[in-house]
Amino acid sequence: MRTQVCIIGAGPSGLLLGQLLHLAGIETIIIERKTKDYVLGRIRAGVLETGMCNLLRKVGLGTRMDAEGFVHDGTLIAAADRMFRVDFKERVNQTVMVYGQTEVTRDLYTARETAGAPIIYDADGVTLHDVTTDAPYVTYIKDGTEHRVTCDYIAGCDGFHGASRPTIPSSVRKEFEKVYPFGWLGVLSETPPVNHELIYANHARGFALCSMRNQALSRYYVQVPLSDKVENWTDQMFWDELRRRIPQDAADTLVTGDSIEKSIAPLRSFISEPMRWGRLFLVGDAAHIVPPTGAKGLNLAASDVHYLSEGLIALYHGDGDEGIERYSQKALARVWKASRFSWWMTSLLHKFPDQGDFGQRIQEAEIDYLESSLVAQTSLAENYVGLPY
Ligand code: RFL
Ligand code: PHB
Repeated sequence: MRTQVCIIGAGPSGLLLGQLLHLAGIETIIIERKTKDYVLGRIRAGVLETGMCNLLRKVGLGTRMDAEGFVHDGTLIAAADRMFRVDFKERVNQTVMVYGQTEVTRDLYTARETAGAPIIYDADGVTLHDVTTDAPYVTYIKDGTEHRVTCDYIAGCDGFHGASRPTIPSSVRKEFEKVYPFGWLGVLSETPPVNHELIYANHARGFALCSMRNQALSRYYVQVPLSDKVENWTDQMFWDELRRRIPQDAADTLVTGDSIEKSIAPLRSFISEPMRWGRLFLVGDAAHIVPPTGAKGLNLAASDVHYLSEGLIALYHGDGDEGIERYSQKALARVWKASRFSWWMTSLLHKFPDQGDFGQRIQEAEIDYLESSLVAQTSLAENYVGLPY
């Protein structure tokens, strides 16, 4: 098989890139290790920046998102016995959209199927070859047979555990990593959200977050030690712990129910440089991971896709290779800023085992400052709604 751009991974990065390229008349084949149902079964991001919403509208996928998503003008920060609001609209005249990654991905699958563009599922042993030559190719095994896709360029959209990043020799790659000493235990439940806006809570027992997917589907998280096992957390234990960590009014009105998904995610910051090697481009989680505090992961994947699609479209339309030459540099500049923000929000809101009395007081002072300073709130708002592409 031959195509112009071979995309590894049918997560949100790969699907969005495929759609932008398709609309520009560029052929793609997407190769995915899992099935569509498996990808749709992963409960992940919930908050979209304006830039990502605009990209979805650009590929014709704004209708359902604009009808079913919730526009949020601000968020609540709770600490000890108080709670305050950061008003995005007032501070930076922008908003975010609450529309789940599952729905974004579902819409992208529908668009690709409507376009009749290929996705190969259940592909094992995906291997990238000759990526520093002008004739790269990808091999994979399906139903016991090896297949080959030759192409002009490869987009590595295969997430943190994919095959693309390790293709870049370790002598070329520089990796930066910070592993946090806790995880997030997340629960999805068919209950009305406790509040119409998100509540980020700093509590002596650890961080908690109240989020949502729609009016009948809530998403909650509590910080847990990395040693905790999800099977030891009953639903009742989860609700009791969440109630302890959120403000009294919210705890009193929280509606609980059976969890329909429960999992523990470790928190890490990770960036691999460069994001381009020869004709291979890394996109999204394949190149970087942020802790979920601040909701940046999926949104960073979208800004990578924006830069890469612009570069490839310019190239195929005869407008030069500057865009792809500068891809890594442009994408990384935004990645580092979003990583800084996610690290800062994580540091502000979690209990660190080694934080000590000094760290505790500094955290309290920082929250106090945020509550009392519109300048500090403006900085949070500017980053939360997303820095410009
Ligand atoms: P994905 O979604 O991991 O998709 C990669 C795809 O590649 C496939 N794959 C392979 N295919 C072929 N060959 C191989 N060798 C392969 N290896 C892997 C995989 O099966 C998969 O289908 O990466 P992508 O597309 O870059 O998207 C990134 C986002 O999924 C991720 O950044 C976000 O989910 C992060 N995230 C959040 N981001 C936000 O912007 N806002 C949020 O509110 C938010 N909340 C979250 C999150 C992530 C979380 N977890 C569990 C990590 C909350 C959580 C709890
Ligand atoms: C979510 O709804 O899953 C979510 C929202 C905000 C975050 C992280 C996760 O910062």
